[in-house]
Amino acid sequence: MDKWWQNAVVYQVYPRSFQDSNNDGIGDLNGIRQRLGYIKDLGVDVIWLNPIYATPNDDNGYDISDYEAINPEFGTMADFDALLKEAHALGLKIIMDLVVNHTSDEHAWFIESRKSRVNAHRDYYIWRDPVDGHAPNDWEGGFGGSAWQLDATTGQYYLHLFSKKQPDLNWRNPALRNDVYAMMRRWLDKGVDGFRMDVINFISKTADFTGDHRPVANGPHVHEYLQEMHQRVLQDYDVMTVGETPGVKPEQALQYAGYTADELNMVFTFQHLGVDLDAKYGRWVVHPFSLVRLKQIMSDWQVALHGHAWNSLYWNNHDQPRVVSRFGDDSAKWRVQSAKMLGAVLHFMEGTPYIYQGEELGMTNPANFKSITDYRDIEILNAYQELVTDKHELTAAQMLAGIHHSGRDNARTPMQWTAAPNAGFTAAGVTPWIGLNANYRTINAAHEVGDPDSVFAFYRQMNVLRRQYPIIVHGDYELLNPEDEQVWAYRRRLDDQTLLVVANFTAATQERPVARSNGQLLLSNYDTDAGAILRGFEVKVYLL
Ligand code: ISL
Ligand code: CA
Repeated sequence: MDKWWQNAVVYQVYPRSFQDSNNDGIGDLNGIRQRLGYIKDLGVDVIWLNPIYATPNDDNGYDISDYEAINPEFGTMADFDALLKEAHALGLKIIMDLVVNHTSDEHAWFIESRKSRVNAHRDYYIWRDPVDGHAPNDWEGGFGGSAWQLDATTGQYYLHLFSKKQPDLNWRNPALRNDVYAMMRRWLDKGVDGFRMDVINFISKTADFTGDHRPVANGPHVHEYLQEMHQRVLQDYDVMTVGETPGVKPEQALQYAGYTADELNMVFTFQHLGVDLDAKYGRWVVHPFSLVRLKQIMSDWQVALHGHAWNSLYWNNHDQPRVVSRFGDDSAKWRVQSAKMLGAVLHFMEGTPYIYQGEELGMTNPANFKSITDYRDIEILNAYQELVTDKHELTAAQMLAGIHHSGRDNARTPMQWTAAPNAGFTAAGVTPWIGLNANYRTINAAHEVGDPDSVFAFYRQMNVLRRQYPIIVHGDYELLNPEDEQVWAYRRRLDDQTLLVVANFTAATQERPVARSNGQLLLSNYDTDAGAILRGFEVKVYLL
């Protein structure tokens, strides 16, 4: 039953911001090739690449105009082949982003589809007549405005759950499904090791487009389609799949990723990342989070899935702010300790951990981004336009505070390799596509890789321990003291072994009996063990 992806740690690379090899200010495939040694040194097993396909870049590559061509900003198919080969030679697997809920409006299928109501590709997308001269319903797109766009050529609306340059594919059409499966097989035959599937639980829409104005998740046929995809494609390959599934709860995860479901290997939950968001304004108005609530959500996933399905574990990705700035403390005093603490709390749970580039360095949200012109993300720019400029619901200062706390560009500043100008991401004097976090002079890989006390060294050590102790991979999970508002303690058990993790989520010293143990201290972010006394952001992992 033990699958390779259960023992794996995944490192997510956002190619645009990882390493520029030709000094045009944009990260690229040859840049990733140059850094494979660094990724290997961290001790991970798999690289997940955000989309590298041809795209007009309305949403940084999540608007794909050709699934089988490489974005020329990132290089060529020969560069990709070389990257895959070199990664494999180092024992690193590569999984691709699969974005098949929608394409770009510049994809050949959509260019055909919009030509006429009888075009052979018309039904590759979702077209509806106007209702009383308006859009068919009141659904909103993920980046603001209606989810429907009127297309003058044929007088019908097409559905787009994201930007209007991201029309939704019609999965009811078997011809579309066949084309997607064939495309997947060609990538797998090339040797890629699996897929991260973008908003895969959105692919099935209700027949009558009812529902509230939230995009419909977990539609009526989604499991049918995923089982078909498994049967027609995935079952023939020893690969891993992870579905991005906003809105999914543990019960639904059992359907998508149950061991006997024959759909996906695991899903990304969003529940734990909802704890600091506003009911009305989402990520643009931020609230202090409740540790009790965060613990409860993540513990529910641990317990519900154990023995039935597999968890994915993540704090960060290209859509999320930096975790040390969010649930830790990114001040000079506490950044290193809190980044390590957060890493350990996550990585000692049951599931496959995902590390987002720079997380292993304790990279932070950029405090030097002071103006809306510093940002590039369509979601940020559209929300600012709507809430500040058009509707005056938030002041510029309020909105910029929200963006700084949780906008997606917090994760997209260039990787901090060195203290040199442009942090080694690109040459000095080049203007990168998005600004650097000014703290790269002190927070960078060159400082951390050789330093045994660095966040990097701590992450590497966690990867070493995972290979040594099966309990980290397979033990069950039990939350201790659920009502404790400052300390997260949990226990893992496998056969006659117990693993105890105790973490102080505050800068203040806490005293807890649970933190005293005569077990073997496997890992800690302090030099000494103070027993029941937990210093600021202290974490301890014991084996009993
Ligand atoms: O970031 C979000 C909320 O502000 C999410 O709702 C996000 O839009 C959702 O998780 C879907 O994300 C994925 O699909 C999007 C793309 O923009 C994201 O980068 C991608 O991860 C559309 O393809
Ligand atoms: Ca480049």
